[in-house]
Amino acid sequence: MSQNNKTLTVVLLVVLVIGLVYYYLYLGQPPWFQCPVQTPGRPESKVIPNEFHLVASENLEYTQPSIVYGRTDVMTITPWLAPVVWEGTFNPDLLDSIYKPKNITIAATVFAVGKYIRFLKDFLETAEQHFFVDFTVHIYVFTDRPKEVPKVKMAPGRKLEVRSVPSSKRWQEISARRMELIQTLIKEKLQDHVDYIFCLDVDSKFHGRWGTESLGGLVAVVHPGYYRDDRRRFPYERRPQSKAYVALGHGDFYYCGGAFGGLLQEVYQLAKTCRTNFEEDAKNGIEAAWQEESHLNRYMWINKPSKVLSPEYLWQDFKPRNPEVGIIRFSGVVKNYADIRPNA
Ligand code: UD2
Repeated sequence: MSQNNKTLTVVLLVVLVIGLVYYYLYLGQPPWFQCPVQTPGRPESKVIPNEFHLVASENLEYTQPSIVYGRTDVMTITPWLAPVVWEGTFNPDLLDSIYKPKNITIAATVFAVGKYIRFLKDFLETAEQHFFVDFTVHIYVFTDRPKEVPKVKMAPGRKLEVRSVPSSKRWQEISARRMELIQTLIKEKLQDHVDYIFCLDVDSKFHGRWGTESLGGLVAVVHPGYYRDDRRRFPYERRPQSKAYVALGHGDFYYCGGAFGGLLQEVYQLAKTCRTNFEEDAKNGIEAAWQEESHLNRYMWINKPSKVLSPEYLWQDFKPRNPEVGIIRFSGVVKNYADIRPNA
């Protein structure tokens, strides 16, 4: 190699090293150095940076919000400053116009095992009318009777996927195994293309809008049966040996096992924790009072939901509507447990 070539090589090497040092110090690591940043056990979602950035159109006209008037008959914000969603607390058009350009995809899971398949048609048909209408929605039906899944016409952008699960002789097991299956679904299938997920009971129907107002990091629904009660009367798991234990005098609200959701990675964390705790209980020969609902309540007590949905989002058909419930959006049908459950 000539002297000139040697000098040129040395100069090029020096320039390369200076370039790398500059990139590293001032611009962060060069792209080929970067490992995907991922919290262990938490799938990434493309929506995180967007979540709190709410951009509205300058052309949208809507009623002026008031800072001094609003609903005073109910709590609309929790002590940890999460909104509580009731009719009259949000503007649906404004919210839809904020979320529409984000191009989000919402997944919903529903289990229809054994005779519960009979509830699926109404669930799916009413979801078409009220659940995130005009948004991209993927519904995942878990069933042991795939051939009996009804054909329901779905609007463009909405689709249904059936996933086979084994039957079970115990309803407690069906109910409880949902967490494990939700965790696996998120990990194996949804991470790359779904932003939010809601997990819903099948023996229910939609009667009113359930849409963008329900979106949040971790979303819980207040149970319609206990929301006026003192927390000592909530049916939390009270045995300290259980991982779902909540002591008397603790807890915020009693939340439904029949409806919860949020950002994909938040629900993943919830499902994983509830599943692990449920399995640990099983190893110790204990089953929480209300299976996964008990574990969910323990989880939500420690990991506060960032949005709380009022009992409008899961009422029960047998209950007369209370005056503070402006609209029933989703409600459990009246059912004869002896007739539909595999065990008493
Ligand atoms: C409550 C909860 C439910 C769950 C359960 C405790 C509400 C409104 N409901 O409802 O979510 O926490 O207590 O275990 O909060 N399933 C089947 N096949 C079966 C049995 C159950 O598919 O044979 C599925 C189905 O999706 C059903 C869900 O599990 O909607 C919950 O079971 P449930 O409706 O019998 O429980 P329930 O009414 O006691």
